[in-house]
Order: sequence, then structure tokens, then C-alpha cells
Amino acid sequence: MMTMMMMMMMGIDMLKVLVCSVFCSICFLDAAVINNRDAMTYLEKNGYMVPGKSQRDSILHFQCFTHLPQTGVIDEGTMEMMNQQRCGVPDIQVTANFRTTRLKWNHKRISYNFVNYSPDLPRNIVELVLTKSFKIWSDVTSLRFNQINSLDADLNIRFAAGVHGNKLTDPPFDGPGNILAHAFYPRDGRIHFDEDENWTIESRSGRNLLNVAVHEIGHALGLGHSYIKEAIMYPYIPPYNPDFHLHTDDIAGIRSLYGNNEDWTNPINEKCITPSNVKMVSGITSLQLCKDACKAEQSFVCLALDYNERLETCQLSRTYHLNSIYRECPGYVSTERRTGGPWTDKYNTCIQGNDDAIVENAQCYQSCKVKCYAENSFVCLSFEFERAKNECRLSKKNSSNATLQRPCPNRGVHYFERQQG
Ligand SMILES: [Ca+2]
Ligand SMILES: [Ca+2]
Ligand SMILES: [Zn+2]
Ligand SMILES: [Zn+2]
Repeated sequence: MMTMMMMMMMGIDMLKVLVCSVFCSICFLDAAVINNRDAMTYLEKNGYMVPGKSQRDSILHFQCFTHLPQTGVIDEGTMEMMNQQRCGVPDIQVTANFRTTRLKWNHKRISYNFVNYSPDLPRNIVELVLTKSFKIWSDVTSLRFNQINSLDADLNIRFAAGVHGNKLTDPPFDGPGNILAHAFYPRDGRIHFDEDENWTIESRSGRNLLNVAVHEIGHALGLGHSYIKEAIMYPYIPPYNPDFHLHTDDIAGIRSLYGNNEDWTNPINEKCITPSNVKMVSGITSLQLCKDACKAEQSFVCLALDYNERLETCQLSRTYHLNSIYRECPGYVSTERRTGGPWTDKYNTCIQGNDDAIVENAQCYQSCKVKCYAENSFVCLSFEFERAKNECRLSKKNSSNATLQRPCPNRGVHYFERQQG
């Protein structure tokens, strides 16, 4: 967490240097993790080993982040996880669920360029896959992407193998397997794919270019790795899945940086979302009031709603209308919206009486944060996680009232709070 605080206080340039120095610790290492020493190096290069943190704590943190049983030692399952294919960007400064680096582009029209192409696929297919990947992000935010033929583009896409630039600022790839790609946070713009992988489309063999491209574009736009296993920004990239779509966590992440699409989107042909029944609000007399209710909803992330004019009912949903979750809905209007502010890490500051709910089985602050999101009996605006007790304390308050603040009682208490959306 100190690293995170330091990064936040330093300028953008320093952040880049820091990210790069983490990258560089992996430059000359073999990819496979086969013993304890490799494992510790792996934890270091992915940001889990930081000064002042014990080996055991680093292992526990990694096991929690990767949803493994928390043994605190490098067991077989942990080793296996470390050998899975993943993104080359470290998990450093990971927080719970979506995380942004606070670095972003300052314009909404983003251009991209192909520095080269992969021999694995025809050029037009590579372009098509990337166009599709950009569209997946632009469908849920106000960003728009266009291809240009110039290195002056905001984003430069490149396929490269092994050493492919200055080793200090652009870590070499590792041959087939393990690291599949990496990208740099805004406003750097480099998106690199490991050419030693066999890039494929719509196939279970090889590496699916679409999945990886969507993930790497996420970094290039300012998103870091997510703790949510199903999110596209989870560091371990799953094999080809024809049902591929963004997770609500990815959507919430990108919107925290660039906002929603300007207007509510009314899906084509009066399609509704199924199921859209997380919460029914009655007595709503207009679509606008239903949108307001969705926006104001704090017990979950409201991404969509169905409004029934005739019955004057408003159904809020956490499901977004990507994919095949549509149903026919005569007389319904379906729209989308996401709310909820960004999180702040208030290291060393806790809150008086931050104990509206205590969850004892949280294993890391990431899982505590997810419990805060999932809390349905009140709007969870902050939480404290105490590693020594594995205790997660959820609260309705945040420190906007300064008199509530106190120093955290013990070392190792992580305190986070959420701005009211
Ligand atoms: Ca590789
Ligand atoms: Ca290749
Ligand atoms: Zn990544
Ligand atoms: Zn590179």
C-alpha cells in the first residue's frame, strides 16, 4: 500500500519509471516457476513483494488475489497458478475489483495504428479483431476509436518476440506460453503482443487475439488488474470463450475514468434484459424518474433498467445488455447506466465506529471490498480490513466528516472509502 501511496504522490513520469523498474526485474528470467526461489521472484515481479511485507504475507496476498486456498506457503496449486498464461503487466498496486491507475487520456477520440502485423493471421483479420476489441470498450463509455496510419497515433499496436526494444523500459517477451502480451498506461500508448504465441480467432487452440486485445486495451486506457476472476481485467487470461463479454466490473472501471456513454442507450428493437429484477421500484411515473432511481441506487451497481409505462414500474438491474441476455419486451423501455464513485485508499486513517457490519472470513482487502460492494442491507461507503484477525469491517460512513477520523488501531489495517456516486 505504501507503494501505491507513493505512486499517487509522484508525478506521471515517476510512475512510469516505477512500473518499468518492476517490469525489468523479470527481464532475464525463465518463465517457468519450478521452485520456491522462482516463486518468490514471480511474486516480486508481479508486485506482491514490497519492503516491509513478509514472504508469508506476500504469498497469502497472492493466494487471496488468485482465489487459491490460503496456506501461506508455495504449495502445488500456487505453483500451478504461477505457470498459467497471463498478462505481463504486474498486479502491483492492485486494489479490489476494478482498479484504475488514475492515468487517463485527456481526449475522447483515440487513434490507433498498426506498427506491424502477426504472420499468424491475415492482416484484415487482425484489423477486424482489433476494431471489435475497441468497440467492446466504446460501447460502454464515451470514448471513440479510429484507425490511422501513423506512429503519431495515440495507441501503437505491435507484435514482437523476445527482446523488442530497450530492455529497461520494455521488458522482453518470454517465448511461447506464460506472458502473452503487455501494454503501458496512458499516455504512453504501446500495446505489444508476444509473437512467439500462436494468435488465433474463434479457436480453442493457440491464443485468442480478441480476449487478449480487449485486456491490453484496458491497460492502455488506464485500467489495472482486477481481483474479480470473471472480469476481463483479471491478470490470468482465460482460453477462448465464444460467449466473451465485459464484466460489470470492467464497465464500472472504464466509466470511472471516462464516464458513461453520453446518453442512455435504448437497445435496438425494444429488447429488454433478462433477468432485470434486482430491485423493483414502484410508483415511478416517468422513464426519467426511473433513470434517476438507477443512478441513485447504492446497494448495487445499477447498470440497466426496464421501465414499464403502463404499470409505472421501474426494474433496476446489475446486468448490462451485452450478449444474448435480451428478451422481447413490448411496452418496455430498456436503458443502461452505472453509478458509484471511485475508491480512495486512506492508509493509516480509520474511522470511528466503522463497524456497521463485521465479516470475519475476509482473507484480503480485495475480498473485503467485494463484500462492501455486495452488502445489501445498507450502502457500504467504507471498509477496514485487518489482516491479523482476517476481519473485514464495513461501514455506512466515510471520512467526509473529519471528526470521525482516527489513526488505525493496528499495523496492517487497510482502510478504503468510496465517494458517494
Ligand atoms: Ca509468451
Ligand atoms: Ca506468432
Ligand atoms: Zn494485464
Ligand atoms: Zn513490449
